[in-house]
Amino acid sequence: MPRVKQFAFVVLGILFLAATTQAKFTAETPQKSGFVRLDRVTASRATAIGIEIHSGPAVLQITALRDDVLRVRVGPAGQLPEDASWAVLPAAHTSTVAVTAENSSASIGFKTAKLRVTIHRDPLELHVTDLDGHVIAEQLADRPIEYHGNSFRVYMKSPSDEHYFGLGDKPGPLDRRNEAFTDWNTDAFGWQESTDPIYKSIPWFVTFNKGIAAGIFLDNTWRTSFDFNKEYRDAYSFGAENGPLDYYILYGPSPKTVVQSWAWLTGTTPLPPLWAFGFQQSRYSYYPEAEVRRIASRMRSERIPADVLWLDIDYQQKNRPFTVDPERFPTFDQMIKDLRAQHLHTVVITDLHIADLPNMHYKPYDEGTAGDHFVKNPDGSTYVGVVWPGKAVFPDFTQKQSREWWGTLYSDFVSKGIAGFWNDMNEPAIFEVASKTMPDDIQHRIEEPGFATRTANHLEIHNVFGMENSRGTFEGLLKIAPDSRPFVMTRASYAGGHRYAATWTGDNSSTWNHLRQTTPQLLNLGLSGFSVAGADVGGFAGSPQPELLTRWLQLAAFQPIDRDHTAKGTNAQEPWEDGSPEDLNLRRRYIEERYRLMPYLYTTAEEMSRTGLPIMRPLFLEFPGAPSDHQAIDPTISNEFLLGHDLLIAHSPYPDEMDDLFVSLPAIGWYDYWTGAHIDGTGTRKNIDNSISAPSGVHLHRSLDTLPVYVRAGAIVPQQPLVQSTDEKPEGPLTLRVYPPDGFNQDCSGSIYIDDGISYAFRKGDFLRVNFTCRITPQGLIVAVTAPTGTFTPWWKLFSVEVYGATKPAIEASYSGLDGSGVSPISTSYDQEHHRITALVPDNGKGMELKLAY
Ligand code: NBV
Repeated sequence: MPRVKQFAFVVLGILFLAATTQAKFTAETPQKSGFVRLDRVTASRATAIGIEIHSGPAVLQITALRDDVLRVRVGPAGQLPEDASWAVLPAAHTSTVAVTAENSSASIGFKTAKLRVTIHRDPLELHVTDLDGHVIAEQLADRPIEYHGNSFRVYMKSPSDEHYFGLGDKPGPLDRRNEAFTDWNTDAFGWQESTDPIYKSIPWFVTFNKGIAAGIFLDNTWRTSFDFNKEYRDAYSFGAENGPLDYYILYGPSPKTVVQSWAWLTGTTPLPPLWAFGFQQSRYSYYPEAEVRRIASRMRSERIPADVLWLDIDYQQKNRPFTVDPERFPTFDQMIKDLRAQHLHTVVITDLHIADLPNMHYKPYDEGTAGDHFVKNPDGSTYVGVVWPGKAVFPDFTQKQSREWWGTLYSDFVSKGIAGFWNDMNEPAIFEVASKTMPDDIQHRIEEPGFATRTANHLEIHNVFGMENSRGTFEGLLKIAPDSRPFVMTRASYAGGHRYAATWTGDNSSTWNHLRQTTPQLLNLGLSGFSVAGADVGGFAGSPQPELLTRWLQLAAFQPIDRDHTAKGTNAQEPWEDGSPEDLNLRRRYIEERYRLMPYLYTTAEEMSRTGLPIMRPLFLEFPGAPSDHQAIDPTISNEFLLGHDLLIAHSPYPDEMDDLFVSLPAIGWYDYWTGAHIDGTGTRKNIDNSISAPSGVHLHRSLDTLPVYVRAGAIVPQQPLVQSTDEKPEGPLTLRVYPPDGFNQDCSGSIYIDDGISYAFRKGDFLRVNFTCRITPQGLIVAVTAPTGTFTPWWKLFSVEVYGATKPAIEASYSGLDGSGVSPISTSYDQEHHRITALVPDNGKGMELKLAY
């Protein structure tokens, strides 16, 4: 079909669909549908962008948003659900591609440039495959979609070698197989490995099977549930007790593509301020003011690099949000300034429960009441629930003007110099009621593009309430200071909530098991969009043994957010507390290592903000083990992860034991991060049945002082001299740690991204990006640095190029500027212990090439 004609066809199709969808849409909340079973096709109609199918009274629409992204919607009584979403970006929502209809006597369907959709007529069964025939999603025979009243469930076949990931912060192993989950945001103090639900609802999971990945997103904010091989050994299912059956299928085939498509659908995380990646110290709560000042000074005198202190609820007057207790904090404003002078940013908690204080000159209450901003009971009165301040009222965050009003509450704190804000308790948590949250029939008002302007009961809004709270905070901060990157930390959220806030895993415990739990939890959060995430370091409930705190600080140094936090009534948990001098040294050493790695961490964060690739990555994301490259790695490994593209952190699955450890390494070459020694990737492991399974790995004798960290052969990792905070300009050269490629990997590259760390000037080009490459030559190695892009001035004038895996000193070294400034010989040094050759090379800002013969 000629291009123009095809285009016209698509446009007509969209208009037709839009018209029919709109005409059909009447009810705000889904219609009561009794029992409806979509068991056979009774009518169908191909459209330019998909297909519309009828099964008795029900309608099922499948559209292609992209060649690799499908949307499936069902209306049990013939009307499609409201075409709206809190999660999906408008551009993705309206995206379409033309499809080619494919029909036979037994089936109907269509194909895109990447996927084939086939619907068996009788029984009605949806099959989605890629064009090679690999099954992406296939409805389970004999379990057609059924509605019982408003609830529905979709069953899909599950091959025995398929694995499932995502679903946000849910505890448990990395792989969701053999587990069932509910999404219902819950204040889950004291949660354990098997607790479900906890704080967040992200009804999105990644499927992975034979190296091929896809993702499914059930866009429904009501109570939803997911079952992976529990009800049926060979099936998974998802459903909801009410609300729309509106789901998306995102095809890879690579897991990275799936995660990037998730970002296309629901957005990326905006680049946080640089200081958010520094070490952060918190507790519930630091008070009075003298205690905050003591912690700040001690941090500096102990020379623990740090960027942030957190103030929990006790800084407020009687737990009233947006107040400060003048008795506990007599010179609060000065304290914020003084902390800033010590290069510490302050983050304060601002819970959403506004104290119910009529006629008390409490601004949030008075303004909120005057503006009609609080959620209501069914009879129209304001809903009052008990939380920290006692009786409290709750902003109606799904209403635009209420969110905007909420955002204005931050201006005083921003003007005092408070750097970041913490939205806790936003499930929302309510005390003194069995449900721990608002009653089901509380009325929320919705005012959001795509949605009918209407009221909705709490059952529909509950799971999205926390996300809209953090959205109000984020957007409010942007309005107050448009050129300052907001830092918001939220506890509850929904799919897409990563656009507004970072998160943490809530009230964990000071146990070894919880330390171990941080890795799978943060990995699944990253796969769900929440890449800027951390777990309370040292554990929230209880007090860690000294060794546990040491181990936790070691591991968290390599996780995206590194915040030490603990509950009221627990022992002090700052790095200098409760341990031997050796513990303190180790804790400091790992935090220092994080600061040395800051250029790498921040470069990874910037990549995340552009692409959606998580900062912390499960091994299968980088090594999907496509049969073609024989790098299969067990995708269910829960204890190892990659920080960015190049660093592999092999935390022990038994962190409390000192037994030898076998670390699985994807079968390429690696280097030991600490010693620089090259590790051959050729070793293979024999299974019991004598089959060989990559990956290889290393046997380790463990000791308290090393967390096993490896670097991918072919990586160039940028590092900076040690600083005490991200405010401090590093002094000295930019180190390029070069890990030459080996027989398994010919690529060799790395990059650095820097900017001012706080503003949006980078959007106008005020950043600096430099790419590095290396290649092996018969004589040795050539390391090349490209000319930078961007206008930001680097802090370094020299590169310290460190080449690892070297078994002898360099014979000869020279460098040349890429601007043709001639070849100059250069001296090198050799460090046998670290298998390293070092050359100091001037950076003239125009790129250079370093030649080493060794
Ligand atoms: O604000 C106090 C705590 C906070 O420290 C913690 O991080 C949150 O998850 N908050 C919960 C309220 C109650 C804790 C028992």
